[in-house]
Amino acid sequence: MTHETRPSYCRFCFNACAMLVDLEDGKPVAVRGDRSNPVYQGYFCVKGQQLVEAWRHPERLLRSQKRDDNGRHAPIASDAACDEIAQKLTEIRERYGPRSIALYSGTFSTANPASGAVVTAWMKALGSRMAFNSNTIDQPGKALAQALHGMWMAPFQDFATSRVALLIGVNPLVAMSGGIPQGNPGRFLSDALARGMQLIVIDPRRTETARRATLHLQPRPGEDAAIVAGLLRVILEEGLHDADFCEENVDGLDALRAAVDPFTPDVVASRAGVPAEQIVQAARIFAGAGRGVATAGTGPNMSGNGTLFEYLLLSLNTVCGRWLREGERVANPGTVVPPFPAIAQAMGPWPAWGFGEKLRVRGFTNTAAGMPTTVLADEILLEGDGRVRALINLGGNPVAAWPDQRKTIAAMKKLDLLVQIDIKMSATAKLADYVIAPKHSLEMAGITLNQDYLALYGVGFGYPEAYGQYTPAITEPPEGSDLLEEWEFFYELAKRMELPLALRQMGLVGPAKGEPVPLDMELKPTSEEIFAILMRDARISFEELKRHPHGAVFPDPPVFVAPRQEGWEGRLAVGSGEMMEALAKLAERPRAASDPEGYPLRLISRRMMNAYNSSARDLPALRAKGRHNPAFVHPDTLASLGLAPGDVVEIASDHASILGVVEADATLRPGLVSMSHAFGDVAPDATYDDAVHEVGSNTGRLTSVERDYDPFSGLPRMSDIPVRMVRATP
Ligand SMILES: Nc1nc2c(c(=O)[nH]1)N[C@H]1C(S)=C(S)[C@@H](COP(=O)(O)OP(=O)(O)OC[C@H]3O[C@@H](n4cnc5c(=O)[nH]c(N)nc54)[C@H](O)[C@@H]3O)O[C@H]1N2
Ligand SMILES: Nc1nc2c(c(=O)[nH]1)N[C@H]1C(S)=C(S)[C@@H](COP(=O)(O)OP(=O)(O)OC[C@H]3O[C@@H](n4cnc5c(=O)[nH]c(N)nc54)[C@H](O)[C@@H]3O)O[C@H]1N2
Ligand code: SF4
Ligand SMILES: [Mo]
Repeated sequence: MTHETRPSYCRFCFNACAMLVDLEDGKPVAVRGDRSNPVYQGYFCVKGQQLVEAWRHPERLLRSQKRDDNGRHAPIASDAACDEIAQKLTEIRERYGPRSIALYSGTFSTANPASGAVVTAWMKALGSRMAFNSNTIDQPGKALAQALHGMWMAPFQDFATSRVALLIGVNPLVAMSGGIPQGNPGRFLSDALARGMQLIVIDPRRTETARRATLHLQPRPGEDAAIVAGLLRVILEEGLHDADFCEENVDGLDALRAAVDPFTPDVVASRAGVPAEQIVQAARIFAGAGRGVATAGTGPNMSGNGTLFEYLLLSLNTVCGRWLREGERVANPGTVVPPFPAIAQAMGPWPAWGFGEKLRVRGFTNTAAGMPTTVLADEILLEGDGRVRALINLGGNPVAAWPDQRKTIAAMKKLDLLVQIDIKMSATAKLADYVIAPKHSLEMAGITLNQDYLALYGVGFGYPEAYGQYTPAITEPPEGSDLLEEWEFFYELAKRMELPLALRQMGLVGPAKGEPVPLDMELKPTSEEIFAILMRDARISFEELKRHPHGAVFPDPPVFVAPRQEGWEGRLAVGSGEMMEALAKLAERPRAASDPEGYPLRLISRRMMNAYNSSARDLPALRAKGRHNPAFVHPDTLASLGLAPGDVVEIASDHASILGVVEADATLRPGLVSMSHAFGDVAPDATYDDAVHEVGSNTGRLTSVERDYDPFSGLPRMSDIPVRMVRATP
């Protein structure tokens, strides 16, 4: 038997932890964090530790599947699947036009960086602009806010030099999500607190991150836009903002000042249910610290007003001048992407919506965040010209993750063709005409390209330094399997449909660089050849990256922020007309005032360490902790409802109801139910059976996509959902 250990990185989540893989006879048997790695320093979570189990999971699909007329799936050779799917897509395209073919990319579409580039080229060659992704059911307000506000052409102040961090509804110690840099957030936070950084957390739950905060505000959910307006009001009134920076670079300060005026500490305190002094204190700490940024996560983004909230948050960072200035060193200028031309000047706003494909539903168009996924089910269901008839899901799970599960299921069933690229028979795969079995990450090469792009996602995201890693495929696919890399599937379709593919590279700033590179459509390229195309203008060459198989920091040559260009006139906008109008509306009444009566509790979203959206919980070590998503409730709330931990309850919104298993959690604000999403499979409407313990409950079912949505992004309330709860009767 041969033994060896090879370096690689984990692609289970976006954190991309550097790891060491032990192999016996070429087969992975164990993985662990790489202690010698400069950024991760050995960090490795419980999901990553199950990577080998995921690779050899008994339910992993080793062959693609085709569904027969009775709804049963049976293996099909990948070649035959590609032939049949290409044929069907060609027919649909000829008959109904390219718009009738849509794509949805979910969280696992980013695990292999070749996927995004090839699928984008494929959609372009096909002539369909109906490409949707999970960003628009995540935090679309971030991209819309950036468009309305404009962009500072140098990064935000880096975490390592920050004296404060303000985290709103984000929990990086569990989600590896933002607010603390990517890599080893626990370690980075400890280091920062040790050097005196102050941490302010605003979250209705005393999260793992909030426990370490200098100041924790535990508000009602859904009032975050009002809270940030309140912080801005204190800061502007007390003159704590960066007046010089605003004078030189910012438009709309007077409009903002007027619009936040109604949000006095007392008003915000009564709306959000926190002491007024805490609002004042948080504002003074944040502004007074002089250095450090405010970052938000999914919680406030999913609680309505996500776009307005993110706009105000960006404005808070801007009026406090939290952007790098001339001469400062850029800690992370990017590694696998083209060099970042940091300049101390502003790029003014750009269109946030109203361009590209016009949707037939609720007046939406393409947006700066992408095509709004919340309308896709209706685009499938609504009869008429342009109806979506074919959908390909790349590494996403609509049935589990989209809001309004019943509508989603109806839409999936109505499609002429549903293709699911999935590692297992997920909730959506069960309804698919074809399920394409992909290679596992351990069987594929990779580069940390999407991790580099994360720095652009929002303030407080990305690596702390210019870090990058390349990994070759670590092992061969299991014997007897018939698997494709996700991009190969689209390449194979393109060949059969005679669609020429050309790859574009995205810069960290501005549009794609250079001319698209045509792919050889006769001789299939390797993943490495695709990476080489994607990295051709990168700051660090692909060859250089490969010389560091354990991953490395690439600080040289250092990048410093250049002075403003002569005659440059761009300015950031903190007084956007649409946003000030939305804020005026918000001032008229507290959030809860427009909620339906008879639903006294609020269900909020949260992530758990042992689940990754709809993935991970079927892995042995994680499964042992239970396969369902508990409904966490404060013990006092439980008592007042006459419930005990372990009880099965019915949780009803005014749209639908689900079952849940309650658990006591004293870290929650009373009156809330905190539950993870993307559980619940394709379970029928609430019935009392074992399914609730086996597959959990789908919180997406509680939300309608047709009302009470963010008017700019289309995102309905996926957190802060009004519900009531009673013991379920068997
Ligand atoms: N109520 C509520 N709803 C939410 C959220 C919330 O907080 N609350 N969060 C939202 C957010 S932030 C997001 S990003 C979306 C997530 O939305 P999606 O991305 O659509 O959902 P996932 O469950 O992450 O889907 C991942 C799919 O990839 C499959 N998969 C796993 N491993 C692999 C692999 O190696 N290769 C391939 N090809 N596939 C693989 C999984 O089996 C699964 O089917 O959900 C959103 N929905
Ligand atoms: N272990 C694990 N890690 C993950 C994922 C996972 O499923 N599991 N999912 C990945 C994905 S797709 C994403 S997008 C990121 C998301 O990363 P995060 O946004 O950090 O996700 P959460 O951990 O759910 O944190 C959201 C927080 O918002 C709080 N919250 C809920 N409603 C409100 C509100 O109205 N106002 C305020 N202020 N707070 C509120 C919740 O209590 C919770 O603590 O995580 C990624 N990482
Ligand atoms: S945090 Fe966990 S799941 Fe994510 S990359 Fe690291 S080890 Fe993998
Ligand atoms: Mo997400």
